[in-house]
Amino acid sequence: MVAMTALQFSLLDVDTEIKPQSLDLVRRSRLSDGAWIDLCRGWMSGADELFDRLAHRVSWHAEQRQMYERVVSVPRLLSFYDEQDVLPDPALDDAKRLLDAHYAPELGEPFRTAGLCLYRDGRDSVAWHGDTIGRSRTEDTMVAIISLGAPRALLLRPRGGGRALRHNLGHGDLIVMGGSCQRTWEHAVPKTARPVGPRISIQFRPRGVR
Ligand SMILES: O=C(O)CCC(=O)C(=O)O
Repeated sequence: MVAMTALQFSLLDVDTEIKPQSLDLVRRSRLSDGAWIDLCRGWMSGADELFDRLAHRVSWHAEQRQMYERVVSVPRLLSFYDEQDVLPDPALDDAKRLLDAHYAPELGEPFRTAGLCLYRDGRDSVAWHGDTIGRSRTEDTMVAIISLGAPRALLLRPRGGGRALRHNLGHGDLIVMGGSCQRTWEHAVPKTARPVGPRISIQFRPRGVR
């Protein structure tokens, strides 16, 4: 359990049932080279309660990674649910079911794994990268991300160079990166000097995509 006080993000959200909404209102933006993103603002209702449950139920852990000759701390806490693992809240099963129903005809397969990140404050971040470990190095795929808690910027830029796009992901928002996005674009959640509260990101990925 993470030592963190429960935060109230939205006064309107206090008694709302935790439930992903319909994906009928999802909006697609086409990027270059066959990449696209879908956005659905406020997709997860009851986001306050879901944030609180995940913050306290998930066994968050810190990781270290080798960077050239140094071992560095990963600047966020993590937890990974492989395809046979029980997800930490039934709302995530509901979310996966809806995502599968909406995207499987286009994706050709279901989402299988859930990676969770906890950004404790503005010092936590993820550097520029594409999810290119596995099949996504060579094939089109999708990564669906639900954002809970403090709004943070998700930046996207073409690998070949070009202007970065900025999406401020808010409490309960859904973004899906699809097509060639993991191969031809990179994404990042940069550090911020602004005083921001914690954020949880839930990423659903198909089998063999990391
Ligand atoms: O925090 C996010 O929404 C993005 C996370 C991410 O890019 C990753 O874990 O690979």
